[in-house]
Amino acid sequence: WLLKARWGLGIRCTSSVADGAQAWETRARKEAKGKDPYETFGSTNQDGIPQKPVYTAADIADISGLDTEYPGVYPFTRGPYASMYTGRPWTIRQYAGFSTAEESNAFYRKNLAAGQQGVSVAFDLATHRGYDSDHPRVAGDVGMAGVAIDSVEDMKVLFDGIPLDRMSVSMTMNGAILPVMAMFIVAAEEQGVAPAALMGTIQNDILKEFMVRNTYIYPPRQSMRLIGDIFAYCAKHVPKFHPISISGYHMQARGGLSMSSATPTLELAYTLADGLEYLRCARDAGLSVDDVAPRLSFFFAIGMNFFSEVAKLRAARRLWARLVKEKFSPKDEKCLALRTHCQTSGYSLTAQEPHNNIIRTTVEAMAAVLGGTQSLHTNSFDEAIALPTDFSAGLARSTQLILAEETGICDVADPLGGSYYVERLTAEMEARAGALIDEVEGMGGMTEAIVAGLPKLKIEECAARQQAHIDAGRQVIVGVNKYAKEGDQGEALDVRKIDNTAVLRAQKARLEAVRTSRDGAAVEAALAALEAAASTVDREEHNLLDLAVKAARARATVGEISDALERPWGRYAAAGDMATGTYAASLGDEGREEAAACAAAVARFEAVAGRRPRILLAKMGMDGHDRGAKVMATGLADLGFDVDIGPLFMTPAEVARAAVDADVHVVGVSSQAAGHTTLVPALMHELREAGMQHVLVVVGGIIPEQVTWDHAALLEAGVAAIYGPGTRVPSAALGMLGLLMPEQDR
Ligand code: 2CP
Repeated sequence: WLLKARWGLGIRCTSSVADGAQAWETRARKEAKGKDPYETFGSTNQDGIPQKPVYTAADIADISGLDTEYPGVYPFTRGPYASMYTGRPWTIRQYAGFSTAEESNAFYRKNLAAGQQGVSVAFDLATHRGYDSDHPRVAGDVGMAGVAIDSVEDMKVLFDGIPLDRMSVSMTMNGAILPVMAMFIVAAEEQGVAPAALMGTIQNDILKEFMVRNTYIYPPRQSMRLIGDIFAYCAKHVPKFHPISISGYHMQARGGLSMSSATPTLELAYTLADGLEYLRCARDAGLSVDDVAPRLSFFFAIGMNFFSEVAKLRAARRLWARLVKEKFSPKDEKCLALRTHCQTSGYSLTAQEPHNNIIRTTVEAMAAVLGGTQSLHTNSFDEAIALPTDFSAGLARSTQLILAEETGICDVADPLGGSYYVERLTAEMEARAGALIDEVEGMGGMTEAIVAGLPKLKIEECAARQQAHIDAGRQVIVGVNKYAKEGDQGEALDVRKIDNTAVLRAQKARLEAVRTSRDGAAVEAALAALEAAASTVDREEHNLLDLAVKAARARATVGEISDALERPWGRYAAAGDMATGTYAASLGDEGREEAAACAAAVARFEAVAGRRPRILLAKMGMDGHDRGAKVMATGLADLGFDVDIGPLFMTPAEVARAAVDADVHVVGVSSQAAGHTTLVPALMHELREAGMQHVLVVVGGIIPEQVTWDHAALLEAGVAAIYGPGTRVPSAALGMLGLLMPEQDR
């Protein structure tokens, strides 16, 4: 009897299901003061999915197969492993890297000693884009947003004292995948570790670079060939390594901090559509699905919409299992089990009241583990301001240790399985993402969809819509658009500062040493073989990674290996398309008044200046995070500005020239990768040289405010205004118009 009572067995229901529903409705109607309770208390989530105020067994009755779903069993909704965290908790894998290989290596070793379980390398943007540190285009980027790597010598220092046969290493590299993967293999070899023993993951997901992250080098089709060669080489020589991390993260979380982004469903759909394309790419490289699918891995962002994020991971596993089974018929069931890394969302971090970010990150981390992630990075609370310090990185790591070891979350596999709401949401997201995937597949797959420009535009549209919701206050961000402290200058934070010129000096010295000590003829021969192979169709005989390993062994540099492919393939430049209309249409009643005030101010400006205010939005250096700039462009255009968007990766001189050509009133620089202290003063100089000193220069993005050096340096250089994370588009528009117009005309 006791057991029966404990498990709720044999306890008679006092009322039928229908009675319960009726009783709920009567009560809820009363609370809704007589109105329809579903309308009064219902809502619509970020994905446009209607949310009922309550879910019951009736809401999951039509979902087939729920009763037979178990963790570790097809379709893996409940997790890729049967025992999940009861057998082994997720891997605590914090993404880090800055300055030189020496400094990053010391940081990794310290964190591993303190409980971190896997290494995850962030490379600087010069390396990402395949440039050596001494290339004139990258002066502002070296060592700033990641570690600078130019040759095997740097790579060996990076992993010094880290046993590569026992420690799994993740490397976030896409554009310059070939030299970096080759140098990793050679560094391990010179550490005495054979390729077959290497464990870890390389991001290598070029498709999403064309959609959002922009650290591509070559055009889409050639880039896919490169990926096929890497799959083939790894399947043969580095079998324990994951040759790709198919990433949705940047679709959702790279809008810029506390800016807008793709919704969880869009992120889910395009990530899986990328995955299907990579399986086809492997097939084109002569591999079977069973050769590659078990080593595919995924990477998702986890934002603040708690239940959507849990449901997204569950839906991702079910959808992937079904799609791969249906389209590729693998023999090995391992091919169907999606395994993923997650990172808490950079987009949810705020520069205002930054300690609130600790709470946000904890909530997101809980969603990731309740969704069943295999590996997790938790953001540091100061990342909206600068690179994490030792202190903030320690807190981020402890967040995971506490969740894993103090909360009991690891005691049961998929503890939210069977929740009426979570199961319904999982099914809804699966269906909506499935339809978006069908649309891409109907275009011939993701490469073709990208060439046609569809996914980038859809994500940007989504971002503009969300920005309008934030600006209108419909999507709440505590301390930013609600409960903001008047006149708050923010807490004084101790932030990490990188001395770009010192890193540059050190890298140039090591490059010089490498170039003078190597066998020049051997390097030339290895690079020539690589260049010739890029143009050949015989991929089995001329695997590009195999040839890059030979070049790396001979001490060819990142820049030289990249150039060898750039010569036949060219460097890709994205079209500067912009979604217009979405921002204004999404402002709603809440934002209409402010939009009208902007329109009136634009009209006053036009009456005085004879034309509308014209702004050039520019990204300089290797910082490809363009969504913030794109959202600002869309918003400003919808508010009446004439907007020009410069191509990515401009030099200060190119921006000044474009400002002259378009005869703009304002140059808006967007900086998300810390290059501004070098690049903005250089731009001011170029504008003066071009006789354009009257042009207003404003800077937006991640500009540390609490510390005097960045803000003061920019203002001293002549910058008129700085718009940090969380800036509302109408505030920036009115601010610029105020600065442009004499007081009496405002
Ligand atoms: C796991 N194992 C288990 C269980 N769980 N065995 C028995 N019972 C269990 N319950 C085994 C697995 O089979 C595996 O062994 C081993 O333990 C490790 O588990 P895993 O699930 O493979 O975890 P992992 O090694 O940590 O790998 C996780 C991923 C991997 C997701 C597959 O790709 C990864 O670590 N990705 C990280 C990507 C990353 O750090 N990205 C950084 C992005 P076997 O291997 O023998 O099977 S940086 C982001 C920034 C923002 C950017 O991109 O710009």
